[in-house]
Amino acid sequence: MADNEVSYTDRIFSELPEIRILVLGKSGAGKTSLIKEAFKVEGIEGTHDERGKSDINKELRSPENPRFVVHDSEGFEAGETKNLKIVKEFIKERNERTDIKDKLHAIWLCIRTPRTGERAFETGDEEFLKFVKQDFQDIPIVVVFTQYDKLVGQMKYKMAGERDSNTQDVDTKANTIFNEACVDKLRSIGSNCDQIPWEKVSVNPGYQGTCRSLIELTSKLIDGRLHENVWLLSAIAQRVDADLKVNASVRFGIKNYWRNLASSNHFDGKPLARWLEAIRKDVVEVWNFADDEKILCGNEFRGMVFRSIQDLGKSDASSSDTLAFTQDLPTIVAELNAEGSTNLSPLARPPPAFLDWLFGTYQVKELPPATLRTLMGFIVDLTLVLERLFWTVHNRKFSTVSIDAVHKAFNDYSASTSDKPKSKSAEVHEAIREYVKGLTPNGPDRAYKEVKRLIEVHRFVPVVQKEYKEPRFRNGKCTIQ
Ligand SMILES: Nc1nc2c(ncn2[C@@H]2O[C@H](COP(=O)(O)OP(=O)(O)OP(=O)(O)O)[C@@H](O)[C@H]2O)c(=O)[nH]1
Ligand SMILES: [Mg+2]
Repeated sequence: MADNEVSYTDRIFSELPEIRILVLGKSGAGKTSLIKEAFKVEGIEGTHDERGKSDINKELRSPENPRFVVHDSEGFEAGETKNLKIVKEFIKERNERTDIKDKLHAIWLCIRTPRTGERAFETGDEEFLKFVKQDFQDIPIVVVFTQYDKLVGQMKYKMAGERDSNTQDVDTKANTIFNEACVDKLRSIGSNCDQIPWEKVSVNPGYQGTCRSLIELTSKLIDGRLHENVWLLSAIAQRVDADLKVNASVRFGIKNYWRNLASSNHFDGKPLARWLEAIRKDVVEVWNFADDEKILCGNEFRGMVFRSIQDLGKSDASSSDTLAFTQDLPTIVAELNAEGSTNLSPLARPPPAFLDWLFGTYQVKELPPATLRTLMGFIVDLTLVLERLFWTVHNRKFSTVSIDAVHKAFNDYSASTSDKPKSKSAEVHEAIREYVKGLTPNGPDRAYKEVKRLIEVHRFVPVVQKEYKEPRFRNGKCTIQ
């Protein structure tokens, strides 16, 4: 296996570098705002300056997030048919493309949430939906009702004078009006349109969950319908849904690294450190942070992850309780620097014992417990640290990774406090030691299940909390205790 074949994401990106979405909607519907929020970018290159004028064929990208491309199209004004024809032609033409990267992977039809008395859909919208449902059932489409906060705001204003009305009443009332004006209307369009998925969104602070729901829904629609890599790209490109990132890392890791670990020649004859590097690169790609300074590719970050797992490489089980920070970070970073940031050949000069072991050639047939523990710990630690980093970085509107945020994420994961004497990483490592100790000869093949379980159990924001109204967020900021 050649060096450049190690990274799976590189291989996927060479065939499918980005997710391709068509975003339709009248001028002012909120298309650009929605794209910026979902992919966490500040600007989109090529967006038209003049309101309402857009060219559907133009590919819009942002250097801040290279994993998506958008086609922006004006929607359908009352009584007009010209744009409807253009959009239909465009969808047909894209669908005939043979290359997966050129096809449309999703369509968002943006409809501004009507205020009381307004109608949601134009005749053009209805015709368009019928057309897609009839002829292009495989293209995931979502009707996105934008600027939902404005309807809530209107209700708040109207109900301000009513005695005893509270936030919940306002939400309920807005929801009732929304259901009548939007959902019922959508269901009545006919010709299969009762099944069309929809989501109500707002990009305003306090409504972050709505954009996340849209992403989750879109990715669900993609999953199973289109090639698995399109689903992966949808998970990578978006920057609002941590669950999707975790699922993608786990699914991706299972597919490429964990399945048949014991029986395959996956890791045969390669230094373990090289595999850890490939895993690090792939997992970091899945999280797709805005990382202007390339911190997550740098030696300090690599050193931190290596340091985090070094206790697992020790054969002496009695050392499991002490998180082995025996080798300090500067030493590891210095060793990595000496080794060269891109070249992962064995170290030229005698390294400290742990790095020596990591860079020593690994024989898969034997799968020593220390190696399995290290592999498991590496992917769990990396995923859990990156999840913590996600909540710090992406909860802000547009933000890039900083070394302080990385330290914070690591610290939250691996430091113990007076009320939490055992850190998360200590708990995880202990579980890994227990797991590997109890292994039967075929055990390593199921190691991915334990990896998956550990990630789920030790998430910063567990999946079950998702439905809560962001309990850990105050004033729009995420707090890591
Ligand atoms: N309150 C509120 N305002 C929004 C929301 N989304 C967009 N807006 C505002 O609505 C206006 C139009 O938003 P854009 O994102 O530019 O709309 P667009 O669909 O891209 O419009 P065109 O580029 O002209 O086609 C801007 O002033 C936004 O700030 C939202 O969710 N809530
Ligand atoms: Mg726009």
